[in-house]
Amino acid sequence: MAVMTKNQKLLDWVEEIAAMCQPDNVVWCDGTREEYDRMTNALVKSGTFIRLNDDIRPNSFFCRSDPADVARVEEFTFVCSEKEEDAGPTNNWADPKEMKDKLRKLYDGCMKGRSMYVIPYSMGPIGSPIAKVGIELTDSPYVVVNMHIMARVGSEVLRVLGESEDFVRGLHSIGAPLSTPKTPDVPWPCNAENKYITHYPETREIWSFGSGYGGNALLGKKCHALRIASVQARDEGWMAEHMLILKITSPEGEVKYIAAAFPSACGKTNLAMMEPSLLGWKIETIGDDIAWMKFGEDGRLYAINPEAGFFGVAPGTSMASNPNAMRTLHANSIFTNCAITPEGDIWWEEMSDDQPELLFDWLRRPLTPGSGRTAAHPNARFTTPARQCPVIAEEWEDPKGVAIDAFLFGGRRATTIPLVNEAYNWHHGTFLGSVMSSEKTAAAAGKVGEVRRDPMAMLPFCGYHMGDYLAHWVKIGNEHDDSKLPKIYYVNWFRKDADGKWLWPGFGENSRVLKWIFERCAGRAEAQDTPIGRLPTPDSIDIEGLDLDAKDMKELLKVDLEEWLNETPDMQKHYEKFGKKLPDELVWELERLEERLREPAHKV
Ligand code: TSX
Ligand code: MN
Repeated sequence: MAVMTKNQKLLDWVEEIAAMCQPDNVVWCDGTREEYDRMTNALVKSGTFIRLNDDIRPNSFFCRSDPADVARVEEFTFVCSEKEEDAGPTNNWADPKEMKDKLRKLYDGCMKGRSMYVIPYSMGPIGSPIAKVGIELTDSPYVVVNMHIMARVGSEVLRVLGESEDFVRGLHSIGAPLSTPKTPDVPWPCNAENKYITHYPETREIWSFGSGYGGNALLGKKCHALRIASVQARDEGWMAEHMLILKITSPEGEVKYIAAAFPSACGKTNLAMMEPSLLGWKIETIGDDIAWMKFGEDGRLYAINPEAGFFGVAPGTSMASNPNAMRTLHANSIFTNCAITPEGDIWWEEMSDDQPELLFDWLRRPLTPGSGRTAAHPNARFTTPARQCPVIAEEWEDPKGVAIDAFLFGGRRATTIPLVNEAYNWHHGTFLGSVMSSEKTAAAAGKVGEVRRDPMAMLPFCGYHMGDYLAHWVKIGNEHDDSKLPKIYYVNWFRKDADGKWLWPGFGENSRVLKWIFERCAGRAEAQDTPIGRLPTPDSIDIEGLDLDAKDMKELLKVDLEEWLNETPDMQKHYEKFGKKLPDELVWELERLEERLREPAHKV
């Protein structure tokens, strides 16, 4: 494709990177269907992709990564701010100059025998005042076709960028040069020994080396839309959050928008596309992972989904857990590290009740039921266009965004945390988000059942000091009218009884909790003050038609002061990590919580 820009800063940068990486040629991506088809065909020819059966899964592809390149690599992810203090204690830091000197040695000639693709992309609807432009340079055609689905890619982005310098510069290489273009390649080239995912917040740059997988390589997502954007958001007074966005409509046609942050393994994508069990209520999707939010003239917070697709965890996704995700990925999708059937369809754990008689697993081995091995890697992914989601909201690409009525925080907790809890105000809600906790599941590293705290689910994704991040939340509360800010809720779908049985049915039944939140926002539902926040009165949550006895409901909404007092030392310890940068307001919130727990009659 011919060069389609006169942006000299961009042209100079592309030339500079090409001189360092020495690709055989430079390809400017135009984002067209023709380009997508050409590149997916080439990926099939080279053995990276297998075309799935067109009668079952039209225009879709199956792909297996190198077993040494299957997930984000947090230990090799760096925030290279000028000052170490700005990265904070929860990010790896390296001096930007030293890191770039080290990486230049790795990038030197790293694209030999390959093409370097220039991907102009927009995070957010092109031209939206909340959207931002990025340019990713990559030697991975897998990245190009995934970016086609996950972002708005192509010539239109260059046109909107014009001669502006305001774009994020992303450099990505799989770090696997070929001595000649004829050298045989492997299906998933990468550099397992040298992986670096590095961010330069002051200069809005990303340098990623060695990995071709997900968030390491599709730079628009975690690297740009969260780590770099969180810094811009702090500087400019807006918010870049790890949140789904959903639209909820009552039987009367009243609409509210909710944004929600959960750590991994809580079913964030499932909630974003949920089929409500409550008759007459409608839930539609705006986004499943990231929200960019700016204040409007009216003082309200407007959110866009910066992405154009879903890059979802495949195992566990089924017609039972997330029918709308299953309907979204019926075609035009890419499947990475799941299993393939002899008929040329994909499969993963829990997709169907019975495992197919014969599969070829993510490690390329034949697999039959009962072998004791899993078919898909636990971090297997689908890449699928958001516009194919049958419940995508009509306004999901509205450039002005949607006005958020409520924020949800949540985690996976078997005890202590009630089904739903409303914060007293913005600062109290910020406190609840800052101590967000979840128990480890078998899928993640660490002891199963161990409680981990991950403020706003941003710990791995904040591009600056987490203490400063929490101070940004507090500052928003100081500068904006509480009545116009989203109301804040803390939810827990995962409480268990003494026998280890789930107390709450979850999934579509969560619409009952969302209905209570909706009615609270509308000023209608009842709540009662407790030391931890405002909880539903015993019969203010609609449980009609649900097989749930009063005893279980009581247990779900129980606030055990003793249990909570046992938690506060861990919250204290968690806060100590952030040092002096932790805002006083949150220290006071924790102190006041302890006071209220010790003396429940204490005034809020
Ligand atoms: O996604 C989940 N959600 C949110 C859905 C909108 N999951 C799956 C978590 C792993 C990604 C849930 N799991 C939820 C939930 O609300 N709740 C649970 C726990 C649970 C699991 C099974 C049952 C009930 C609760 N019931 C039966 O198996 C019959
Ligand atoms: Mn995420």
